[in-house]
This record gives sequence, C-alpha cells and structure tokens, in this order.
Amino acid sequence: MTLTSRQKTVLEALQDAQQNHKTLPSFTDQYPDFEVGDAYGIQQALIKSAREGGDVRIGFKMGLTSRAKQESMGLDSSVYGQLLRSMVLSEGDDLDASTPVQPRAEPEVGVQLKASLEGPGITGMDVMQATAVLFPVVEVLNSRFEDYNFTLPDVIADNTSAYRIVVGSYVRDPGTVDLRSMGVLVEKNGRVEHTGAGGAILGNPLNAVADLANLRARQGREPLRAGQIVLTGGITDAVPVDPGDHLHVEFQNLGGVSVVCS
Ligand code: OOG
Ligand code: MG
Repeated sequence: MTLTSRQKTVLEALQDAQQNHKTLPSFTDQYPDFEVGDAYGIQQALIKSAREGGDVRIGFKMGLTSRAKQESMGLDSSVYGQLLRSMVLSEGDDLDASTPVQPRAEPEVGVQLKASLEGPGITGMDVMQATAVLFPVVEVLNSRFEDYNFTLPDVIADNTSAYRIVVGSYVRDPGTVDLRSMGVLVEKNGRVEHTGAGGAILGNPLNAVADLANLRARQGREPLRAGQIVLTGGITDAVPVDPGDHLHVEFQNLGGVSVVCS
C-alpha cells in the first residue's frame, strides 16, 4: 500500500517521537479530515517498518474495550494495535519506566490462538474453541501524544499507545476460568488502585477477540492465525508508573503479575 504525503508526515512524526522520547499534539487539530481508515494505514506502515528492521509481529491488542477505558480517554469506540516481539517482557524482568515519557500500566487477559479466526460472523464461542491458553498480562502504555490527549485516528496511528507487555507465568485452559466474573485487583506499592472484573470487557474478554476478527475481515486484512496472541483490553483504567514503583495485578483463578519499575 502506498501512503499519501500526509500519512507519511504523520508516520515520520510518530517514529521520531518514539525514537527520541518526545510527545506530540493531536494530529486532528492540524488535519481535521484525518480519518480512522488513514490511521490504520499508518499503523500498518509503522509495523512494516519495524518488521523490516528485524522485529516480529506476534499478535494484536484490542483497546478501549471497557467502559473504564473509554470514559477515561473520552472515546466511544474500540481500536486495535499490533504486538511485536520486542515489546514482550516476562514477569520478573525490570520495566524501564524512566525512558518512556508517560508510562501507564493496565490489567488485561491474554489469549493465544490454536486455530485461525476468519470473520465476519465470529462469536465469543468460536474464540473459546480457537483458544489454546489464557494468561494474565500487564500492558504498559506510552502514548506518543502529550498527556494522552488523542482522538481515535491519532491513537490508531500510534499503534494504540503500545510500549511493553509483561506476561504472567501462569497459563490456563479456556474452559477452566469464568472470565466474566473473574475479579481483578491492581496494586501499586502495596495499595489497591483499581478493582474490576473480566465482564467489563464487552461482557467477556473473548468477545474482544471476536470483534477483532470481524473488524479485520471488514478491513479486508488477513485473519487471525494459530499461534498469535491477542490482548483483550484494559479491564480498569491505567495507572501511571515511575521508576521505583512496584506493581502487582492479581487475576482471580488466572494468577498474578508483578512488575518492578526501574
Ligand atoms: C489507548 C490504548 C488502549 C486498552 O487496553 O484499552 C488500550 C490508550 O489508552 O492509551 O490499550
Ligand atoms: Mg491495553
């Protein structure tokens, strides 16, 4: 796909902000007709350039799938981004919270697929059957937009603020956890900052994977494949993290994830 000159300008500004740890004002202020479709084209180009540089795409992340997240960001539609191998940290690894300009962490359910999911018409039940394992994740965002002030096209072009994902060490069979009523506790430095339940994600986090498969089909993009992982979106609002912070997220029946920020 070839980019328009405006898409190229936005792409270069985002890459510069990412590499040089800067923030940007919303593009919609400069380009009032900047649309979601243009933005996914920019996101695709960002990922292509990362892959050409040797990175590997490992899956996708859904965003703005809970009311808590939509209200906090002032947006009313879900979005997706793409996950690269260089973003993945394991539990116990230090999270560098001093290089990114404005890191924030949020609790998510991760899914790894064992079969492809090709929309349209994919349901949560199809996702259940195509799921190899579920695992707990702390997603660490770092929006390239100042103070997380962005519109839908902005955040989509910015690969939905993706920075790092910290993957917990437990995995579970999809049939063994009731994701809807699964409680979640987010603690920072020993204090509970947020509480939530899996049902905050579209009634069940698996529905976010179905939405992704169907949206990809509407966009005419390739389907989800076996082996890919999908993050289903922040269950609670995100918490800002600073060097020295200790974060712990507990997912009922799905284990916990601890993150030490340096
Ligand atoms: C946009 C990304 C949203 C989620 O899980 O809702 C997201 C943002 O909040 O910066 O990852
Ligand atoms: Mg997220």
